[in-house]
Amino acid sequence: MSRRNAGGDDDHPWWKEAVVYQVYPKSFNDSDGDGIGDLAGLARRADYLDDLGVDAVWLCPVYGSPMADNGYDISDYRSIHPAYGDMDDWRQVRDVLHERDIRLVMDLVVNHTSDEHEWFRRSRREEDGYADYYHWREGEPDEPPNNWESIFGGPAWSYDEARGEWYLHLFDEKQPDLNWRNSAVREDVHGMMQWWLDEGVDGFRMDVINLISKTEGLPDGDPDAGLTGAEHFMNGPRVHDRLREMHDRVLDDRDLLVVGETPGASVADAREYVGPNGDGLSMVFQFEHVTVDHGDDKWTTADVPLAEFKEIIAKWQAGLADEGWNSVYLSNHDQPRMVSRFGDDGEYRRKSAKLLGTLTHTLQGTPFVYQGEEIGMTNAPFESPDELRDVEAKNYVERAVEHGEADCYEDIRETVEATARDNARTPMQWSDDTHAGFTDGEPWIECNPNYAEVNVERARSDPDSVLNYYRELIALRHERDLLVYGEFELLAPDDPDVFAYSRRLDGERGLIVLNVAADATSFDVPAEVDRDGLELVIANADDAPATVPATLDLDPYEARVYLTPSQEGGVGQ
Ligand code: TEU
Repeated sequence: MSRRNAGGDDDHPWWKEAVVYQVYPKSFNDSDGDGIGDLAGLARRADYLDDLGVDAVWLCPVYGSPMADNGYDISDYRSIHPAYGDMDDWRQVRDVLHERDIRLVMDLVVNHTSDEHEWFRRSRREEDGYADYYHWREGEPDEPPNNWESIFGGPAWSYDEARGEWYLHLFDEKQPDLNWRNSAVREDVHGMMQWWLDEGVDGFRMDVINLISKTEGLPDGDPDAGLTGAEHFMNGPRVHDRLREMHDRVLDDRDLLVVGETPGASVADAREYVGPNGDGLSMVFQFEHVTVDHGDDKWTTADVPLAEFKEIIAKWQAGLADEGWNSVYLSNHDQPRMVSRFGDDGEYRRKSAKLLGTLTHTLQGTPFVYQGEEIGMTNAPFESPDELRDVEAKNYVERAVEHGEADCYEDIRETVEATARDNARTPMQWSDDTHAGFTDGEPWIECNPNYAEVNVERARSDPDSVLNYYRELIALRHERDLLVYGEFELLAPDDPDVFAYSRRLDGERGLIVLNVAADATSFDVPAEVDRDGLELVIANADDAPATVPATLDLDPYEARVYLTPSQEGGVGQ
């Protein structure tokens, strides 16, 4: 058996050895037929997660919310949205996971709240103590205080008639940014985190945590530098002070997984966030490898040579190898499905999904599996804009038509289908029953029509499925410290098709070879690799040789992992 959550000392915390599974609750499993996934539905799938072998669940927001951004707009941090259940249902989830030795990490969204949060209502009325909870500015109703752009498009300011002032929102207008200069805000946030810790959570995933500090005075941004204003709010001036304070007051001396979502962070920034000599975060979600195919913005995409992608991965692997730690992910609820984006969701769907899983489970760092990834779920068709649910995608379509970039939806449909966050949010495909076994009612967003073929039930009974391959990958990861801690070295950096690298830990060695292309190829093992003693431990092709030849003949999307035998005395110590 695998040794789940085996870590334990300072150098080997459990979260380095863990595989984390991300649950987007609205789309995971509906227990009551209202078409919206819920906590009771999640609890019923605990055995599924146990069987997959994951060590922790990161649960996207389930708090009180008007759902302008599917729960990333929180109106009450200490309650559960009724569509998801109540605190008892939440405790039930916690308990069924803990009984299976699976930890529970909660989403912490504190860059902004909902405009329906009590704090904002009070702030809008300028009640005692609350007037400065958000970023308010005076000004004429037709002239925003600065030129910052919202990440969801349009200006980052809205005029509030009630207060007669502007307020800042880096995301939707229903997501006003909290003012972290105000110590009362910080104390409220710390108190809320403490409350959840007392409820037994095992960590936090901190939403856009590197946006919480803004340049004093909120000056105009450079209009020619990508997202206007970003230099004044990404990795802002006091962000490290804020995180250190949070660490000292709330997080210190606890055995928690704390992962900060940090769009726009460089390796150097990440090194300041992560580790004992940084702000104490366990790891960050870096964005460089998932924005590499963006053009001017995420809606213009560019083809990316594999060599460039490899270079980015290698840079992050090296950059956080000594002090710090990497998260490893290719998909989440904000990204299109990874097999459609980095693999091939047609002929080679299963093969390329396995290849990408091999990549995420054999890099140094903590792998994050996004729901459905483990069965090779793909992007979905969105035939009309009415099928879109995400505020970001809807804004984009509206603005593109309004500004004349497109005459109609058809003109931009391809872009939307390749890029929209809705791709990740179609319901989890459990079976070939109506609505993929996700709900007995009408799902809040249409199922991907391929659910008859791509579903958990079918994958379970097929030994060759992506699901069973993921189970093997996760078990292997638990068995071999080499895969968790081993030093990473990129091989053949210029090879346009093959992503190959070695791992090394004490006397153990590994060689991973991935043909990231729809054509067969051959790969000459570089001279620096000692092929002696390497044995095949997992591959996505039946006929892969058991030892490493001088030249590997690789099928399209073939993935192989060769390791020297474990020196720890076998599996499952
Ligand atoms: O996302 C932050 C973020 O900057 C991006 O992921 C962004 O939403 C997307 O890539 C734009 O294309 C976080 C959450 O993960 C996301 O779901 C929320 O909408 C957002 O913050 C606001 O809370």
